[in-house]
Amino acid sequence: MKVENHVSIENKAVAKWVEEMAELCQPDQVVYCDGSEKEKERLTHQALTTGEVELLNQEKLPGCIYHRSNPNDVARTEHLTFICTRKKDDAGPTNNWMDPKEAYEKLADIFKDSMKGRTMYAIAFIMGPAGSPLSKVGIQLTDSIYVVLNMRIMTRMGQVALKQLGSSDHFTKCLHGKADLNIDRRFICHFPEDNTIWSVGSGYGGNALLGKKCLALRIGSYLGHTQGWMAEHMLIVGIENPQGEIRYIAAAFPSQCGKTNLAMLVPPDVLKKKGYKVWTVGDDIAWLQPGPDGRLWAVNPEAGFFGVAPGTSSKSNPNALATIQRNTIFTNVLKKQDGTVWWEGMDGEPPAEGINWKGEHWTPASKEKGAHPNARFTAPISQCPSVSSEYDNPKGVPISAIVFGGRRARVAPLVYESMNWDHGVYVGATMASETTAAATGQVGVVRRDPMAMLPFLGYHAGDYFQHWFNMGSKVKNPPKIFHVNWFRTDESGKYLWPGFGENLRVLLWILERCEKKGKGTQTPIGFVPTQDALNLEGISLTGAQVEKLLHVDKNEWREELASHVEFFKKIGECLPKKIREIHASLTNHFQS
Ligand code: O2Y
Ligand code: MN
Repeated sequence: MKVENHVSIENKAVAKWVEEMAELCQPDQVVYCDGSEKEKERLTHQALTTGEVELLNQEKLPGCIYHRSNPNDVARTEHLTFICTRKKDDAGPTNNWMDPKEAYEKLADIFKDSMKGRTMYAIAFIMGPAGSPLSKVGIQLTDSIYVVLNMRIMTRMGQVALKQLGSSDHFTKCLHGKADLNIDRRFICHFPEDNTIWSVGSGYGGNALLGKKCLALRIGSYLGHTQGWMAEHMLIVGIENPQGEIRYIAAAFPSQCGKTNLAMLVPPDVLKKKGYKVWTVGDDIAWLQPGPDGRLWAVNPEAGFFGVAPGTSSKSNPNALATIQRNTIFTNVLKKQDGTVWWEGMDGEPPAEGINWKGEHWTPASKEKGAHPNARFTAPISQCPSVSSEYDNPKGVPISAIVFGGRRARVAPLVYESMNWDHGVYVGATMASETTAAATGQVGVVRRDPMAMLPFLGYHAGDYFQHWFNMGSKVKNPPKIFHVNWFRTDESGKYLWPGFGENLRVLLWILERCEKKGKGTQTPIGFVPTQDALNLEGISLTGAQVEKLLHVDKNEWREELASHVEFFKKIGECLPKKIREIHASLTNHFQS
């Protein structure tokens, strides 16, 4: 077996592990990646030759390439994702569990000889800013150039990561192989006790870019629990006021709630003119740790966006559109005749024809969509017009507020502030969203997704809630915790709140509350803005509409609280006592 070193491998633990995995997978050669521009060009050229990627129009989209994945491999596969802890109970009731010995054996059978005739790429990568005490190093082995090119955008990869690792053996061992892309032989297994991830049979997204959901959330949440920090499914934004002061918010939303759009929010004209600005630190994941100043500090472990393309337009997210004009990998979108790209929900008329995500000729009359609903762009965060100057700061940014959100037609007001940290944890633990047709085909079914972490927890959900409570006691000045709902509707089903850039008005109230300035009315679920507390300058909302947006309906909340109990039953005995106490107290508030 040939080994090509584009970097010098002095770390014995890395070299030994790579050798062992190569022995198992039997690639023709092992190539250690250095993360350089030259390497990117060489790999892109190779992938163009095999058809793994296609070149897009280099005049209109310089540095951009296109990838079509296997039609059976277009999204994360939660039912094939496992937490493999020695004790089943440690994975908890919300995860699929497999015994580690069984999992290693099962996957080794699939990995065995699976890279014959292929190259195994060894990618050293950092999740988090280089040199940050919060960052973690991983080594991913993969037989997919597409994965290498994505990891190059999504992480700090190559020489920089090996330098950070030095001679340490503290790295996450990430083995990835496409094998035969057979869904019956597809497994994404996490071994938190071994700091190891094995993923086989998929070449797509969250299943294959192992730094993202697998390391930064599942393994990360486990490490955070044992080491006293938090790995959360949260965007991070900085809000600058006209005085030039910037305050940071971390926010968790289930899918279909406009999380990426909020991370790159463009202020409405009236607020822009006053001098408000929004800065993007991260769009998906936050690692949070108590700082020496008694505040909670956050870094974005990622270096790029792996965003959903359909629905991205100059109305929903102009900053994302600007970000993806160069050096971007487009996956499963529609390729136009002129070598540019299109997806449903983009501005303007659909193209007259193109090649759809399955590689078939497409016209607007086609039954199939042009782009897969989960089609993606992978782009460097550094290209985002709203990128924060702090995104690469090893210290991270101090968090003033944590925001949980969901899509609810009724029940949840536009915004409310929890009564204290512990109540905020309860709000996050019970957050929920109503399904949309795009996500499930069923509309309006309420799904609980605690802290938007349900598919990403590396350990027991009950222990995770307790960890949140414990972190509150460890941080002297913890962020205030809020809940938002952009999706409340009137009797005719029309959205009451205009959303998009206007959401900044809600974030401003949140930050005012953090500075003990914003006006709030106490309700049984926490504080909602007084009728006149939100800055509504330049939008036409009647007093009655504002009242509806902020209303806390007793009967709806009694039902809501009763349904929390159903969810608690699923968590079982490990549910912290504090959750039950807060539930009892809230229920009590609604007795009268
Ligand atoms: O479908 C996938 O493989 C990717 S899922 C994803 C990608 C980027 C950000 N968030 C998510 C998610 O599912 O939360
Ligand atoms: Mn996500």
